[in-house]
Amino acid sequence: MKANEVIDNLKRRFPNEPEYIQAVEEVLTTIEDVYNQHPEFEKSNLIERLCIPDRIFSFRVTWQDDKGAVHTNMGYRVQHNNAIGPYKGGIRFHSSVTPSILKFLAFEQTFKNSLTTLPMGGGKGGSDFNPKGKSNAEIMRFCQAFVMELWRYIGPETDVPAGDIGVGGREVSFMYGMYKKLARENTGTFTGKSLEMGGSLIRPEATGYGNVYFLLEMLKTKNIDIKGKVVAVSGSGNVAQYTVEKLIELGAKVVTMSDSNGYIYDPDGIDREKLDYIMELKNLYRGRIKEYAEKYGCKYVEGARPWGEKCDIAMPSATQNELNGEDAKTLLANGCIAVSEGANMPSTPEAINTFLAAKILYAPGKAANAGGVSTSGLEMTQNAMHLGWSAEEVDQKLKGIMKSIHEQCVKYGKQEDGTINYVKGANVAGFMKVAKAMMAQGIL
Ligand code: NDP
Ligand code: 2IT
Repeated sequence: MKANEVIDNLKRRFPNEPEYIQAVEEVLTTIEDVYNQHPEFEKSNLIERLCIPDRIFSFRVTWQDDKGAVHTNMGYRVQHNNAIGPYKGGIRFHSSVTPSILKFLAFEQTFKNSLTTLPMGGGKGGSDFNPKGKSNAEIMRFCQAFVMELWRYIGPETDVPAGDIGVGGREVSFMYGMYKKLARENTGTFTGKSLEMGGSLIRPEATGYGNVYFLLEMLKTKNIDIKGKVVAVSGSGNVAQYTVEKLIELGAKVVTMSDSNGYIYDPDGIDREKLDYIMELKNLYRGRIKEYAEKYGCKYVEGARPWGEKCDIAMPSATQNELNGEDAKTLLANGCIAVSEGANMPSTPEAINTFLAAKILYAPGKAANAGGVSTSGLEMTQNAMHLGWSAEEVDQKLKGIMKSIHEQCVKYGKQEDGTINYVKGANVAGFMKVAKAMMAQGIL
């Protein structure tokens, strides 16, 4: 396999899908050597079968707003690969959603889920529906209309959706409610449900907490203490909030958070009380992060991302391609020693290469943010067993999984000079398990 030839071919076949191509390129260039040590892979054209999703469903979603006006949106589900388990991955509601975005996310998810140690294949879905400014009733009607189309393609052993940008516990619960009505079963086909419907404790916290647990493992390799470290976080949604919660608990100083309009810089650090304010602002009112700056009298920068602020650690937790090559250089110049990605593909290829060349601790999202889907896997297990574990039990299991993902990265990513290339480690480890399962199941 020549990675550049495969990529050129995919570019020709999918010319309008830059995010998908970007995600594939990052993985193929790092697994090329290992792939070519296995002639049986090439003989069965495993690479194309792994890069191109098994299937994609797309459908129109029709819904009515509170004034009675009728709207349409597009809905999608990408079922990427089920070699190691049922398709599994979130649903995103954001106006920027396209097949390219969902294909990149489903591709990444396949490797991420492989790393979790649990039996989950990769998938992703979503809609270009914009949930901002919508009433609770409008959100409910949209979720119900979306599931009226989606329900035929999913199931507890087939494909198990969850949340992502614009989709949290409320939306998952609305979707699962409608799903139960149509499918006439109660087996937990969605994860991230409200607790009373069969959701898991710690699932809301899991992605953010998991990212901090992964960061701790990375810091441990260099005997660095998290206490007192200055951290720049981007985003202020689910992942960012619980990343900051865990960082505060461990004594780090978080100085930035952001939303799609801009970022705040609080040199005194965001403490528990200030985080409670952000949670209320974002989760109850869908307010703007700017209001934080007004309340606490700190700096707010409109239309910018926080990477120009001095920090020891950066944790991008908003969206794809939110940290570019210039940002990466600025972070390094300001003394940044670690980057751990809460978001999926937040760093551009230029940024990734800059971090790798500098040999700082850099964890790609598919390793660092895998705590969310891992805990979804634990939710599936609890549903299948018809019981619920305590928060402590789930948290312990999450810690164990993040540790194991770190070990896999070290195993496959250790360089001759002793440093760890977490990009290579995560990609090769994630790839090998899926590849072996694909070989075992025959040509499909
Ligand atoms: P939320 O919807 O809860 O929060 C998203 C945050 O990112 C908000 O602050 C939002 O700002 C901001 N944001 C979204 N899109 C953009 C954009 N185009 N430009 C700038 N800011 C943006 O989503 P999550 O916290 O769940 O997801 C954040 C990231 O983490 C995503 O990349 C997601 O794929 C990834 N992830 C999520 C997991 C989960 O379990 N939820 C698991 C693993 C990864 P605003 O408030 O203005 O919309
Ligand atoms: O990107 C992700 O891993 C998620 N949005 C969570 C997926 C899941 O199935 O919990």
